[in-house]
Order: sequence, then structure tokens, then C-alpha cells
Amino acid sequence: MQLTQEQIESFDNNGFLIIRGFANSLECEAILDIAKIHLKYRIEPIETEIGYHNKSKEYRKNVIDYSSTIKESSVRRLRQVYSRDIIFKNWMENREIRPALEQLLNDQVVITTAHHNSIMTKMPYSSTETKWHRDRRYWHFSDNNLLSVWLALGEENSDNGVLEFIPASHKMDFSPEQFDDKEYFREDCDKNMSLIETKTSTILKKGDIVFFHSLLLHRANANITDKPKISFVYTVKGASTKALKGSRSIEYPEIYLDRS
Ligand SMILES: O=C(O)CCC(=O)C(=O)O
Repeated sequence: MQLTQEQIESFDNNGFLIIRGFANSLECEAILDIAKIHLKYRIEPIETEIGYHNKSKEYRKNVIDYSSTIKESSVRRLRQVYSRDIIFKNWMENREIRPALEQLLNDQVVITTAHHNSIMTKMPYSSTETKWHRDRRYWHFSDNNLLSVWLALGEENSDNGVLEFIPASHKMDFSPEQFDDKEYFREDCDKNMSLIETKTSTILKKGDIVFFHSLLLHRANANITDKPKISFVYTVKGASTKALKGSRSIEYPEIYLDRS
């Protein structure tokens, strides 16, 4: 898939780009089948809802053991999915998507398995809101040329926690007081409120993908429906963007993808 100049400009200006119906239903079902087994048996490494909210800033910045610590809380995400099953690996190495990633990164594409490399869920009755944040805040790289690829495996809407974005926020400079002690973008800060009003979200259907920049502010509601919302998210970077020595970002393999 090659992106048009208009799509590239839209990503550059807004920080995200939606491609409708990229993955077909069979591909999505195959991913879901495996994901559901791993979720059912809580196959580690997982992140639980309580585990996610209890994490300190230091933990988020530095931890490299992603196994869960709180067994009784529901699963928020399956981590390290690249190495869990060939179905997940194949999706992350999808050849059709690669030309588009090369265009957006303007570089050779590298999967960074240290961070988003996950089946992300919003489970009924137990999921929680994900507050406004930039993914890059806890990642350690030489520059910001990283983006995530989100795949909707079913419908995603405001009731089950579709992603919301603040367009163009990946290009904005903020001061430290605009973030709280866990580096969430504060909703109670006057300076932030008018910007938050510019938020946007769109219903996603099974097979839609979203590319979003590592500095883009995004959030998601809790799921108030009675069905799980299950999505796939992984992060790629340009080959010239380097994980910093001594940081957790360098502790997991990087997968260099052949140029398309
Ligand atoms: O909760 C969600 O669905 C969004 C997840 C997310 O933004 C994150 O973990 O960085």
C-alpha cells in the first residue's frame, strides 16, 4: 500500500491517519482467536488494570520485566506479542503495510518490541479510562521518529473506548506543569482545556488501522458495554532512530524489516 501525498500530509499535520478496511475479516478473526486464548489463560507477560494504574513514574520509565504482579485484576494488555505466535508476528511484519510505514517514517522500518507490542483490551465491567498522554514520554530514543499501528479487531466507539486524539499535538511544545506526576496531560489545567476541546475520534470498524505519532496526545474511555474491545497495537521506528544505551528501550529485540 502506497499512501497518497494528501495522506502523508494529513499524518504530518494531524499526527494520525486512518486507513479503512485494511485487514480483512479472516485476518482479524485469526488474530482474535489466538488473542482470546492468551487472554483466557492470562499468559504472561500481561499488564492488569490495577497494575497499570499503580505503576509509578519510575516504574513506567525503567521496568523491563513486564510480567503482572497483581493476579486478581483483569487483563489490560497482552505484552510481547511478537514472540507469542506466528499470527501476531505475521501481522507486525505485514508486507503490504510496509511501503506506507516507509513513507511516514521516511526511513527503513524497524519494529521496536520493547514498547507497544500488544493486544490491547478494554474489558466489560473492569476496564478504566486511559488518560491523555504521549506514548513517547516513557520511551528512550535518539529522536521522535516512531509511530504506532493500531488495528481494530471489532467496532470501536466511544462506549467501548475508541482512541481519541488531539490533532497536531505531536508538534506542540508543552511546559512541565501541563502534565501531572505520571505525565498525563492535565484536564484541570486552564492552558490545556481549550486544546482538549479540539479532540477528535472516529468510530473504527473491524480491519481499520490507525497510524499515530509517538508524541500525539491520545486517550480512551472505559468500556461501558458488555462486550470486550480487543485491538492490536505495535510500534515502529526509522532505522536511524536509536534506542538509548542503558535504557529499557534497548532491552528487547529490534526487527529490521527489508525495504519494500
Ligand atoms: O487504553 C487504550 O485503549 C489506549 C492505550 C494507550 O493509549 C496506551 O497504552 O498507550
